[in-house]
Amino acid sequence: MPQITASDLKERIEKRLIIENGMEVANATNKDVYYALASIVNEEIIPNWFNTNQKYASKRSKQVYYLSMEFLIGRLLESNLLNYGMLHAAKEALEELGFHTENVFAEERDAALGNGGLGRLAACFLDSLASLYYPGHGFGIRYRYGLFEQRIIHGNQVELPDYWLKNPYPWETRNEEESVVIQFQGKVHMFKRNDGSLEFKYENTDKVMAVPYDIPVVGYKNNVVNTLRLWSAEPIPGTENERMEENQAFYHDLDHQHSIEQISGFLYPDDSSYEGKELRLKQQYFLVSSSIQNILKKFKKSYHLPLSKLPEKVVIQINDTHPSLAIPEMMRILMDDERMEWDAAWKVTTNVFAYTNHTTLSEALETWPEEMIKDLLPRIYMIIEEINERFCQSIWFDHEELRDEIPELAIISYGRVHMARLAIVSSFSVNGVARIHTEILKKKEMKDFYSLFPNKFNNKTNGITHRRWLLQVNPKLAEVVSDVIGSQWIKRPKQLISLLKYSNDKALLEQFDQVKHENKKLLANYIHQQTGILIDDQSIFDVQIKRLHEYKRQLLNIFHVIYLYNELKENPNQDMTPRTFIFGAKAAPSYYLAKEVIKLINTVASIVNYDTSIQGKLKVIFLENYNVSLAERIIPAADISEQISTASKEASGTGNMKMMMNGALTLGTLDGANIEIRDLVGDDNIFIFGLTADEVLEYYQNGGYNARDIYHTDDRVKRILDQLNQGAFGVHDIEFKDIFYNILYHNDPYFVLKDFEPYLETHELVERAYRDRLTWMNMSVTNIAYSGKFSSDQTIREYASDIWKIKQV
Ligand code: 26W
Repeated sequence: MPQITASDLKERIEKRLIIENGMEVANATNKDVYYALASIVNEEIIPNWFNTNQKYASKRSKQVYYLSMEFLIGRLLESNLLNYGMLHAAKEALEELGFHTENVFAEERDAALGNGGLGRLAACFLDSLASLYYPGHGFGIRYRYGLFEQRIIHGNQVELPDYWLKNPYPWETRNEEESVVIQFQGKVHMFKRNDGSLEFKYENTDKVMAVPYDIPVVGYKNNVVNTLRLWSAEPIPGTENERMEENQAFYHDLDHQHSIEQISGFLYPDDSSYEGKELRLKQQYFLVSSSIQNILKKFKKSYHLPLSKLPEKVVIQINDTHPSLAIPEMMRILMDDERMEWDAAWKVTTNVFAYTNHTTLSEALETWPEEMIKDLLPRIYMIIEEINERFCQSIWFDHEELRDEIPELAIISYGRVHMARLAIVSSFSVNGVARIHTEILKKKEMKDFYSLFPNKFNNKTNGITHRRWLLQVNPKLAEVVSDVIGSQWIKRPKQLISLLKYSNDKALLEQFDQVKHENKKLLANYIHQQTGILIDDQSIFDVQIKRLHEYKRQLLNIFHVIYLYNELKENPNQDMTPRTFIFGAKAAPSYYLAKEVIKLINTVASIVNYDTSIQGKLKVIFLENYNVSLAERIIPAADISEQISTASKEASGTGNMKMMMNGALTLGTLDGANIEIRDLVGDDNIFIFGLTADEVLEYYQNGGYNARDIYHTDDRVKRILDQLNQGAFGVHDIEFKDIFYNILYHNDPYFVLKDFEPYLETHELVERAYRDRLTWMNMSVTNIAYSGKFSSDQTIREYASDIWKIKQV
């Protein structure tokens, strides 16, 4: 990796501006400089990209392909500079040219091609694969519109389209020559060939071209550049024009062209709730058919091995069930195009696919109407039917004890196709994303499948890339850490553990405290600039940032805020460390209750923030349009990380890891990866409260919880709920009645009231602990020290050795 100095870069930027824009630096805008710098980075990266591909080909190494409907990558300029080892030089060059680095980076639109945890995980995994020298690539969709932009208008969420490609995206390369054709609908005809084998011919299909756009994935200072390949849907060239000349059906063709482009038109904004829309099914098949065709073409071209050897050179990880049609698609190509027998094709397929489950919420499990698949993908439907038939037979004959369960196990059942069942039956590995989540899959949600295939099930606790989530977003903290323990932790994040030796060093703790305070000041400035609200940078920054969902219980958080406000109104002089509650959350556009909670948070904020009688002890900030870039601002400044899901519901969580790594203390339930955080840092360095997963599951199974009892016995709870019911926070007095009804008439399905008291008590512990700065900073540093365990490098090493069996190149 060549050393590039700031003065080199400065010169190159100046030269670029002249050649490309015909302008001098003095006249350049932030955007001009952004594009100039991005193209310089590309110039550096592209030879490495080429070399990496050459190397993989010449070594004939086994490759992993990560198939995902979502890649939530955010911005790339800063992370590419960082990974390429040019960030310092670039910052210096920009400042010398008279630009603010931050403003130049901000010219890049977030690539928001994902909803939340699942999509961001995919992005972190790509970073780790490249940084650890693994031959691993992503396949996804190049949505023309990413996740909607959120505006808050009169407290309500309003969604605007995210046309992120309005300006040219400098990181993508269109590779038209590698396009493939995807076929939908039509009729399937079966013929017998002379040798007795079956041939399938399609008639009247709708054909779509999938064009790949490649994005380089830059490894950390290692010359590796892997590929994220995103497919875009286009009409097949020529066909539209020919038809237009033939029949003059101009409008029909425009319409048809539009419907084709819609396939990669937008990202579905649902997170954890399944909606059976045909367009979504089309997107899924579009992704998997193009990716599988591409993988097989490349295998044939570069390995010169029979397809029976595919599992030795290729492994495909499917990110939740969304890409699970890849399984029948692989079977289709192996049998129909490559003329393999069923058994041989099945052997190959089941040794290539591995499936990750990200949720046990029943409303998130994908099942498609049989008729929809039959109509849209007739040949795929036949193959799923056959997989199902053979699977059911195997239970009937080999597992008599499960005969009665067949309707609950069958892939096709009561008119629906169950994608998780298809994925489990057809993969060699099924993994959960945190220890407790995998245990729940094995013992409850997928119990019978576990008894059928015990060896397939395994855990891979999630992780986050410490390069973006510490080194990049919190350079001051990274610097202090490196000053104390040296910089080996950057390559070996587990070495952060050496910080423990210093966790009682007073001078050092003060340094960490100072870094946190500087980060808080930066965030306070940003908040002031965005909202006009002044917050106290000495207050406790209590942060909950994640998608809005009932199970994540933002409602519990805001109930606590209302409680504090009520207390302060009664006793304004009460001695209390000032607190700032910071929220960021998007709700799925059709999720009514989630939107009501957003409205409630904003309404409470508008009352609390302007009430001078409480002497500025309480502020509530809802930052609109929460996304990766906003997370990067908030996380370094967090004191408290709210991870308060109803136990058993949050598969893992990854924001918990990001905030821990930045020195925030977790206030959370025993759910997802919070449990693993607690096991590492110990009870003294985390604030745990509330029902356990076992208790929650027990209530669901046997009843015994009555929300009304709490309403009638706990005055604090009654007061808050009555305030909601009586319109204390609403412009109209019916405002928020639905939240009230949901809790009292649907018996508080997420145990908000049940966990309310322990939550308050734990908050009191937090407030007291915060007063003792040194003890607090000792806890904070302890959290940072253990956070290396949650680097996605660790996670990827485990996937590579246990599931993928791939080697570093
Ligand atoms: C079909 C609708 C739909 C869309 C997205 C259903 C389910 C999803 C995802 C599985 C939701 C998701 O992002 N799950 C999150 O995955 C993270 C990464 O593993 C975990 O850390 C979170 O706990 C989990 O909620």
